[in-house]
Order: sequence, then C-alpha cells, then structure tokens
Amino acid sequence: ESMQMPVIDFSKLQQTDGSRLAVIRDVETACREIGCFQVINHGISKSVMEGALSAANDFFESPAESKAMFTSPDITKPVRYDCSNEGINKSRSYLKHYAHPLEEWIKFWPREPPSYRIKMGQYAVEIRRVALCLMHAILQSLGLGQAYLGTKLEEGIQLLAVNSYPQSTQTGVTLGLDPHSDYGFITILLPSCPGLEVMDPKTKVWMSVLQPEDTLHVHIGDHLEALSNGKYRTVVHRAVLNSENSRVSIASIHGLAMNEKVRSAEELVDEQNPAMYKESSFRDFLDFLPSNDTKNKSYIDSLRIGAAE
Ligand code: AKG
Repeated sequence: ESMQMPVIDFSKLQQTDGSRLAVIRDVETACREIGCFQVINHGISKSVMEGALSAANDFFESPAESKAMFTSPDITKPVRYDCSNEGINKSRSYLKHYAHPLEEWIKFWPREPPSYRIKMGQYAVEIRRVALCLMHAILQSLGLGQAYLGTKLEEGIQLLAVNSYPQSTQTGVTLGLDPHSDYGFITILLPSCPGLEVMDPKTKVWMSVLQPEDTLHVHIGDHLEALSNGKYRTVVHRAVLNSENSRVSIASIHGLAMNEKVRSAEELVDEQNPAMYKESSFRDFLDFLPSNDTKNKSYIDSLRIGAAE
C-alpha cells in the first residue's frame, strides 16, 4: 500500500498573513497524526539536489580503498563509512558525517570524488536553511512560539547519513535498512528513487512513500516527541530494496548541540499531562547505541519515564 503524504507549501511559510497560519495548522496535524510530511516550493534548485545525489553515488562507486579509510568502530568520528552489511540479507552501506558548521567539518569529508565536498556542501547549507524554517514552524505549531529555543537551534548539529542500497534481486520485500525512528528533532530525506516505507501509527501497516520529484520528505524524530511531551510522534520507518534500480538517499538530521539536553517543554506539562520523557542529549543517544546491540529497545522507549532501565 502506498500513502499520500501531507504536503507543506514552504513558500507560504515565508508569508506573514493567514497563509502562514494555514500551513502551520497543516504542520500541526501532520506531526500529531503521522509524524512526517513532504515539502514543496522549498527553493532548493534541482541542480543542487541532483548534484548531491550524484556526488553520493560517485562516492559509493569510488575504489574500495578510498572508502575503507573512513571505516571505524568509533561512532563519534566526524566521518564514518560502514559497508559491513553489504552482501548479507541487509544491504545498506553508508557514510555519515557532520555538516554544521560546514567549515569545521568539511575538511574531514571524502576527497573522492573531487566534487563531493562542493556538491554535498552546497546541499548541506541549503537543506539546513529549510530545516531551521521548518523547526520554527513546528515550534509555532506547538504553541511555543517560533523563537522558543532561542539561539540553540542555530547552534545545533546537522548530521548527514548518505545511504547506498543495491537493486533487489529477489521477489518480495527485501529490507535495506531495519525499522527505526530517527533521533534529533527532524530529518529531511532526499532519495534517488522509491524505497522508503513508513509505519502507519494507527494500523501498524507499512506504507510505501511516494516522493514526487523536487519534494523533500521530513521525519519527526525522537527529540521532538520528547520536547512536545508526546504531542508529536517520532515516526518508525525502514528502507526496502528497489527492484528496478540501485538507490542512494541522503538523510539530513537536525538537533540541538551534542551535549544540550532536550526536555519536555514546561508549557506542555501540567497536571493532566505530566512530563513523559527523561531529558537527554544527542550525546546520550550515541552512548545508548553500543549498549543496545540487540536492537530490542528503541531510544525513545528508553526515555519514557517509568520505563524499565
Ligand atoms: C536513515 O538514514 O536513517 C534512513 O531512514 C534512510 C531511509 C531511506 O534510505 O529512505
């Protein structure tokens, strides 16, 4: 089954009249009901989006030695490549790297292909601009006001997960990436072709996501669920292999600075709605990962107050 995603017209968020408010209401409904939406009229040019996807593709096609130099068991590295799942049933390889502030991180990024830093850098800067505007809209939609987090958003992190999946050779669904929700506040996803599936929170049925050309797909992450005190929900998603094409996707994850704690907004906590989540930072999530090898528990579940330790 496929699902029609809520669509947010980004250009209307730039207006000050009722059209912004109408879009803010759409943002509220989307975040509350399904935890994701798509963005049109975001102002990022086709050439910047295609440039980033082709740079990603060229990186994965570069010689094994130039990729292997980024392999590391240390998940705190500024750049990390992992192809350990390639060839087994799960078959995603990925490159993850920080992207903001760009001048701080770009020097660690791959030199191969030569255009990688320029093209991925351009995309990173533009997607962050969109992410910050969306975060302001989301904070407004929660009734907290656009400026709620002050300068903390500007000081926040941006992590790019650049994914590569082979074409499926089998009939039926082949997983490329296990079901998970994202940490941070929001993730903006740009894929080269279909393969993303979102779990419908009501029916628990997997729905394939149709993403028209030029649109961006946005996921609500664990830290937004926590900040909103459960009003908005983190969305469980997975990637399946495409039967017609190999696939690349770029996930841009946005959150507060590494050690900055996220807690349920006081304004959303009262007697009827007690705080539901423990405070946590991006760093806490990174610390959680190695201790959770069995994948039995999601990070957001570990944050719920009253959850078993
Ligand atoms: C991730 O990188 O966390 C994703 O969920 C990627 C999903 C996709 O490739 O469509």
